[in-house]
Amino acid sequence: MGDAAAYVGVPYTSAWQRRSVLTGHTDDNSVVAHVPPGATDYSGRPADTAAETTSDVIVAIPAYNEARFIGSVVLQCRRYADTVLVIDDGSHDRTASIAEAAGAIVLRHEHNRGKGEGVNTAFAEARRLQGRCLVLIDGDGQHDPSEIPAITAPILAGEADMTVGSRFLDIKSDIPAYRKVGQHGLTMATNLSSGIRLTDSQSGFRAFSAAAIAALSFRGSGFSVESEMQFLMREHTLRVAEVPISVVYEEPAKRNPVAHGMAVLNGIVRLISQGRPLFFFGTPGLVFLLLGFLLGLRVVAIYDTTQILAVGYAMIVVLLTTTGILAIFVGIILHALRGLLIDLERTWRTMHG
Ligand SMILES: Nc1nc2c(ncn2[C@@H]2O[C@H](COP(=O)(O)OP(=O)(O)O)[C@@H](O)[C@H]2O)c(=O)[nH]1
Ligand SMILES: [Mg+2]
Repeated sequence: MGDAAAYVGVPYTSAWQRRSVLTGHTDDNSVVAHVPPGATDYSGRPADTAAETTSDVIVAIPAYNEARFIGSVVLQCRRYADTVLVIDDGSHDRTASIAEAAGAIVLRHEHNRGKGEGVNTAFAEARRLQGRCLVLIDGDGQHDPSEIPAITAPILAGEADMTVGSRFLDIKSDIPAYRKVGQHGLTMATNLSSGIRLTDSQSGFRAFSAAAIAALSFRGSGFSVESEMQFLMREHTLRVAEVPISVVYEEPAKRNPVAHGMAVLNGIVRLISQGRPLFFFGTPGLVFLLLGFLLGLRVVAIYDTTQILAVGYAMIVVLLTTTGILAIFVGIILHALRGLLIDLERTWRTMHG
């Protein structure tokens, strides 16, 4: 993985600024964040001579009731990619017809299935079209499609498998304070639990390499598919880079941000218990065991000086050590089971394409 650290982004051009942070796994499984000095312009063109489409790049826009914005988002995206997909997730407005009129290929879910399923449909279509790079961008106009070349550059240069457009790097956008608190909270939780460190875990503006397109599918239901991506990158040992993006917050939030945040946290907890069971059960298990051991020492010391067994303490020692050992075993068993399931899935995939 050392060679991946060679990735260099463009610090500044007149029209925009670009910096990339490469995160990925080193051999010892720690995560590197690398911000090299110097500059290479991957796109090979200045920002505002747009209008250079790439047939390798597929742009996919998950959309649910975005009739107000989808037309202009599609039109802008078409300047940077030949294929623009809109995944209309059972919208009740004219999202699909407007997207089609603007020149997008519209894939429609009969009923609303959630963003995760929308992204799954985008990945399935990208696999079918054998795209070299898949861009995800929100359909509500919060992202700037002119930043697509920046976000695809590390992918097309073969230096990352997922780029994340971060709202919290060099470009400072006007984000409402309470949203920022929530976003940073979710990022902290996702970073800690996934083992991959990003500055923005919830960004919907991303790009993926062919390897990622082939490897990823999302369980998704009801929580942040963005957090899930971060877990999957580690699971599949794919490389992640961050690219600064701008973001616009002009509309009031469509969902209740608190309820949404809670749903994401809930999903993260589920992901840890399923994705990293040894960590999830083993760590508290070890803590319990250690506490039991320390308290046990105290019981021995009391007995030493008074010749009396501190029965209350002793019972707590038994409780702590039993719970600790149990938790560690549960972690080990689930870890082994998970390995087995991953092997099975791989075998199944190679057999069924
Ligand atoms: N497929 C699908 N897309 C959705 C759904 N809800 C939101 N989206 C899309 O996901 C993107 C981000 O959603 P948004 O509500 O703006 O999230 P926020 O910007 O993080 O508050 C937009 O393009 C939405 O149209 C959904 O239920 N299904
Ligand atoms: Mg939005």
